[in-house]
Amino acid sequence: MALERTLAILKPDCVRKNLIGEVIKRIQDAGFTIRAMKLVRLSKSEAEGFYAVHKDRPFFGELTTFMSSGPCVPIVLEKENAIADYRTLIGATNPAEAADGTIRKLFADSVGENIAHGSDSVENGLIESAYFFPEHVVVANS
Ligand code: IDP
Ligand code: MG
Repeated sequence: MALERTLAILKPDCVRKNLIGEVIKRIQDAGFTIRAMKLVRLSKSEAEGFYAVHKDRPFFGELTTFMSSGPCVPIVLEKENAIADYRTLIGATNPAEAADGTIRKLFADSVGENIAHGSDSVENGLIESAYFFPEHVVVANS
């Protein structure tokens, strides 16, 4: 298996519910290494840029309003098989359908406000990480 990067975002609902520590603990316990992290409040247009792939979906306005509604925590994570393993850890998009013990099942309220983002492919893991972190601020494996 190859070492991969995924971009996690602890979404504004996660920050508002004071769950940053709880979620990062689960991410670290699952073996992911943090390579970059920050607290940031996205503007509406920054949220639209990040989610541009969804611009024609009916929930695009709701999603980008939510993602710009308060601070969030983007995190570059690294691990063997990070893309698939992180998505297993957070669970299905809709928390009602997420497996028991997953982050979304434990903490999320709805399909829109679902606590955490994760990249869906190796290529997007790199593109999405670069949206928030230029390569020189991503800490190398020591
Ligand atoms: P993912 O985050 O599990 O990869 P995507 O289908 O890529 O799910 O959707 C991106 C985000 O858009 C979701 O995490 C969720 O916040 C939001 N979203 C997806 N589907 C819906 C919906 O049907 N209603 C409202 N928001 C949605
Ligand atoms: Mg997605």
